[in-house]
Amino acid sequence: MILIGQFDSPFTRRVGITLTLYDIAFEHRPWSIMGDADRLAEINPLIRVPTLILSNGDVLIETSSIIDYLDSLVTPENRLLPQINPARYRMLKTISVASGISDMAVRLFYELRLHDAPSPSYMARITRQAEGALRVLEKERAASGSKYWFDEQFSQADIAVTCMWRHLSESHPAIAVPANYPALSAHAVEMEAQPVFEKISQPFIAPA
Ligand SMILES: N[C@@H](CCC(=O)N[C@@H](CS)C(=O)NCC(=O)O)C(=O)O
Repeated sequence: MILIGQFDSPFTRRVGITLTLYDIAFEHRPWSIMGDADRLAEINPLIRVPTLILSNGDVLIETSSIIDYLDSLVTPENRLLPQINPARYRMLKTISVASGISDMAVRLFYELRLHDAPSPSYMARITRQAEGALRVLEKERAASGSKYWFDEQFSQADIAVTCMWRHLSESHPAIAVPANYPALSAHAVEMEAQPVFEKISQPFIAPA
């Protein structure tokens, strides 16, 4: 398998961490979505990462679809997402909130970087969306007394929230203020200390 994308992307990092925890060997191609756009377009016309090339040549895109496929390669007990509802849809909701914040962070970055004159109203809307979602995660985490986001079991929610927080902290430090989200940020710091988060990581580099 070949994973395309840099680990400063919260999405690519989620896939890299999942592959590593599932003990699935992969080649990593840390292509830039800007600098490597032409060769990326030949594989993924959306010019986005993560992009996963399977050994039979099939190409998977979209983090959730990629993780769904990776889950099919491991036994149900080893999967990082519960199989049964409501536990499954509750965790997927948390993951969607975290991924949504990462979407906002990426959009905000492009607005600031790629528009000659960034739109204040658009940026205000994105910031409002991100901050509202961060408050939801903070409330969820503050109400939980468990070691991991969901109970005592490390899960895909821990990966998604931690990858989101690291990327947001480095790309938009004015939004990811730890004092505003103490339970959420403390959880992310705790997760980042785990070897897999240290191994599959890269400081944020502005796409160029
Ligand atoms: N929904 C996508 C989002 C992926 C995404 O936004 N990736 C960013 C990098 S962090 C990207 O490829 N951006 C390029 C672009 O959208 O033009 C997923 O979950 O895979």
